Amino acid sequence: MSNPVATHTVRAACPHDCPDTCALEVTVGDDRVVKVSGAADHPPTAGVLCTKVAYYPERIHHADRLLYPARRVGAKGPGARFERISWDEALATIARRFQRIVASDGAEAIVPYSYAGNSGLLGYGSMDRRFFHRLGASRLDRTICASAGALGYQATIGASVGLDPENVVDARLIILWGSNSVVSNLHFWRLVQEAKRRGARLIAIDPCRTVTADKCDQHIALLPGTDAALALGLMHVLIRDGLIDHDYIARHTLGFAALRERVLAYPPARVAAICGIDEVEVEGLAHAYGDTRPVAIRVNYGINRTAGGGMAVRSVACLPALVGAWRDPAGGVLLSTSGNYPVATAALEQPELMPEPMPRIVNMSRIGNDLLRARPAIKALFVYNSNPVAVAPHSAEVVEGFAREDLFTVVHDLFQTDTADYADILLPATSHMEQLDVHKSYGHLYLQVNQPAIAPLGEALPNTELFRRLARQMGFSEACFSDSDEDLCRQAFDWSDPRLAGLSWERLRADGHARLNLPRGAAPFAEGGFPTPSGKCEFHSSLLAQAGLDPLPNFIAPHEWRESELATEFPLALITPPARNFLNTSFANSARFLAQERSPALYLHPADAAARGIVDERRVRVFNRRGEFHARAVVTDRVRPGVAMSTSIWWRKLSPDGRNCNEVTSQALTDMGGGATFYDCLVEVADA
Ligand SMILES: Nc1nc2c(c(=O)[nH]1)N[C@H]1C(S)=C(S)[C@@H](COP(=O)(O)OP(=O)(O)OC[C@H]3O[C@@H](n4cnc5c(=O)[nH]c(N)nc54)[C@H](O)[C@@H]3O)O[C@H]1N2
Ligand SMILES: Nc1nc2c(c(=O)[nH]1)N[C@H]1C(S)=C(S)[C@@H](COP(=O)(O)OP(=O)(O)OC[C@H]3O[C@@H](n4cnc5c(=O)[nH]c(N)nc54)[C@H](O)[C@@H]3O)O[C@H]1N2
Ligand code: SF4
Ligand SMILES: [Mo]
Repeated sequence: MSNPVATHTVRAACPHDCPDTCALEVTVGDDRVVKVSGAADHPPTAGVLCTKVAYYPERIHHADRLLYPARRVGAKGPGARFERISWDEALATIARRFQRIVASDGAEAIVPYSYAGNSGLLGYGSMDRRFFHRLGASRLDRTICASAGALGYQATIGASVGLDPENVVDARLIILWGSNSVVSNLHFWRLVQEAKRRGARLIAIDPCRTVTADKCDQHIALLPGTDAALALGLMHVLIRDGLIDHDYIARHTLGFAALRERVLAYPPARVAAICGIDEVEVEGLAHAYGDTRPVAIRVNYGINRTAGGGMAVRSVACLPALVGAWRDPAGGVLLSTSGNYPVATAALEQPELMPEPMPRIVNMSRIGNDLLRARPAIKALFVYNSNPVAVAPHSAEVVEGFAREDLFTVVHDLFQTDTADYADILLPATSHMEQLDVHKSYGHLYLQVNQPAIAPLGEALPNTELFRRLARQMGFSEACFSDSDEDLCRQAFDWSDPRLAGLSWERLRADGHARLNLPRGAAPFAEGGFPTPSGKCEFHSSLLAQAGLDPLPNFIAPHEWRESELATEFPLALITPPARNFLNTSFANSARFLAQERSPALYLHPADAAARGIVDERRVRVFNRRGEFHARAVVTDRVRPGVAMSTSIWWRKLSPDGRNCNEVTSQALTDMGGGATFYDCLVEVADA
């Protein structure tokens, strides 16, 4: 009989790009992660994890984890082979190439490419930013997910703040607007269910009858990219029928007269035609919204991925002020809670290390185009926390760009992703279970510490240590490159901010997590005080006016609109939202989760399928002028007519045809924030 292995428990935080930012309890035995569970004493997590992270030991100790630095020995691309090298050699090679590029082309020819594969404040952006600033590399505009919505919201409300999610249990009506909460915001859904038990009515606004919409009392299946029109139509009816809060409007909003004028152009009949829904749905929703208190809107990034994504979020964000919903603690709107945290971004990133004039900005959502056409040309790319070959739009250009023989590419990841196949130097990253970090959240109001649970596997390094060593190799001697991870955690927040009253790094480290010092059960804008320039909810936005944009909410049709000429050739609007068992491309290399998701699927309405002779389970090609990918047809009325849906994001090399849905998505940008327009994509579908 063998002795049972002694175990202990470590407190961690889920590092994935997910609003829930769960508190984890990691059971360790024999320096292996044996179990991961949700912390019971962290209110948002409440002891529950999503399936993906409940099986986390499989990811941490996966046989495919990268353990050593390596150099590519064969051709770039799928099937690429690598041979092990030492860290010394890897760092020396990178530094030599970077120095050569700086001398011949200037430092701007080097571009960092990262997103939120690790969402910890250290892992997301700290030592890496210092390194690239000091180098004088191009700056990266991180637009691939939320920049349009964030700006639209900021123009209206002032910052990423609003309804405290914990208050939503007391709402009488909750609108889930472009939010598949059961899949991508599970812990918010738990609160919604509690509200439902207490008698709340739930309405989903989504082109698809998702698992979330299934559980709502009503589902409005509008066409993708038409949310601003719907919101303007609701405002039209609310104002026309006197369902508005005149006192709140007079005291706490800006530009009501201009708004009233604007929404006259959006009567329910026109709005219904734009959105592809029934006039009574517009009237009914407006009356439900105007007649119910408290009324909450959970709007999510699903509505910010089309041409007018910024305006869509902005239009929705105008609604609560119009009816005075902010008067109630359980009323208002929630997009992201991230603006509540006093993060000391400048201390973490040290922008003063940048040369003057400041280096150019490269938009990550157009990396394919930029690798092929940016001038001065991009000569080196350093990828970490992201898998652009699979996740960036318009794969044909992305792949052609990454395949350039004269491009020097470094990739730092836990796995050999589609992007890693194009690396010249491939570096092993630790998982968060092997490193220290500190976290904010964009779906709740708690700070958390992530303690390392086990030693780094193989020779893997955290992002911080990688860039610390690379800085030394480059001869960067500034003191900030010697800061330890613990120093960085201490620098990450402005501890003197009243929202952190009573907290310090030491206290947080000891307790594991803490709620921001914001009053519980409060209505943040009951008495106005919006963090906008005017202090009011801005129906008329001075920020947008200054930027030369329409200062009032408006409907901007998708770039690829069904009433355009393009639609005669490609009549279906394709959306590609997240799969339940993947997190972007993370987990999409796990046998367990691949088995759950089976194979890339294309959901089509029976009428659209019949018109093309497509039957259930048949292999189809989904195509437009940019490219095509193959999928298994799922014929179902879960998608509305005119819309096709394919869950994402599959690894290309693990898909039957070696491609994924980003073959067809476009690099066109949103109205605000230079955001990606993944859900603004016309296609045609045929048997493969
Ligand atoms: N399981 C899982 N969870 C995740 C992720 C994941 O990949 N898997 N990804 C994480 C990340 S990075 C993010 S940004 C969030 C994303 O999660 P959300 O912010 O919720 O956004 P999406 O999932 O893109 O879209 C949500 C819903 O909007 C619908 N939708 C699409 N287009 C439109 C539209 O034009 N109007 C309206 N009203 N609805 C529309 C989609 O059908 C989908 O059901 O989730 C995070 N959580
Ligand atoms: N068609 C379509 N495309 C989309 C979307 C969509 O809805 N449809 N969603 C978009 C959205 S919202 C987003 S946010 C992006 C997400 O796109 P990405 O940010 O690329 O997200 P992931 O695919 O999860 O890739 C993150 C990578 O970082 C690695 N990683 C994790 N932790 C660390 C670490 O500590 N260090 C290093 N060096 N690496 C680490 C992971 O192993 C993984 O390979 O995709 C976008 N692309
Ligand atoms: S992915 Fe989201 S729901 Fe799952 S454990 Fe992480 S934070 Fe929680
Ligand atoms: Mo995202």
